[in-house]
Amino acid sequence: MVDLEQIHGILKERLRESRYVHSLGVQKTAVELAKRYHAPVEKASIAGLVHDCAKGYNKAELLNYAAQFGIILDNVTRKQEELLHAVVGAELAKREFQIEDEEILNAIRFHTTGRANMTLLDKIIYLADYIEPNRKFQGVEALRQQALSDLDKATFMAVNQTIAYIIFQNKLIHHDTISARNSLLMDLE
Ligand code: DGI
Ligand code: FE
Ligand code: FE
Ligand code: FE
Repeated sequence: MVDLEQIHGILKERLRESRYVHSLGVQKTAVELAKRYHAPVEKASIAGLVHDCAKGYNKAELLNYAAQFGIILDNVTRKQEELLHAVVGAELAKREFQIEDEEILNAIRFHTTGRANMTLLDKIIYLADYIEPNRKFQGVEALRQQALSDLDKATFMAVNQTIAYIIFQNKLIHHDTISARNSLLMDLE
């Protein structure tokens, strides 16, 4: 793997300032959550830092990368560029940063939608992305509190709020987003 300092440098150059700062926030929050919930701290740190590595590309560029990498896109992901950066990002992490760990790559790949049966690391990255210190939206403080006491409940709440937001925007809901919600809810009951 490319060393972490070098990855920092590449991301700092490639991402907008605010996106880079967000990435550092996710890294920090993911490490805190990993310590609290006994997840692999180093993996959380790497996945947190790298998760938005493809966020600087526009839709055409993301579609180009996807084609070049041989990624098969479903028709929802093809239409919604906010979903594309996650799948392309996982592949970039692998090819450019030489991250081979599938747990890390999957946490990046599913950081936007979630998925059925999310791993501990998946949940940590999904949630850290939502509650890192630079995030400011209605209800974020309640989620930060929930994240300190119940990771599963907090992840469910974050997915729920995301779905409500997608509906409000009249956008397509990806099937992995629905699977994430159903799976988390079934495990809570
Ligand atoms: O990249 P970030 O802004 O840090 O956050 P993200 O990757 O978690 O989410 C990017 C956006 O994608 C966010 O506005 C929520 C949205 N999103 C999550 N799931 C879905 C979705 N958008 C659509 N259309 N469909 C989904 O299933
Ligand atoms: Fe993202
Ligand atoms: Fe997210
Ligand atoms: Fe993010």
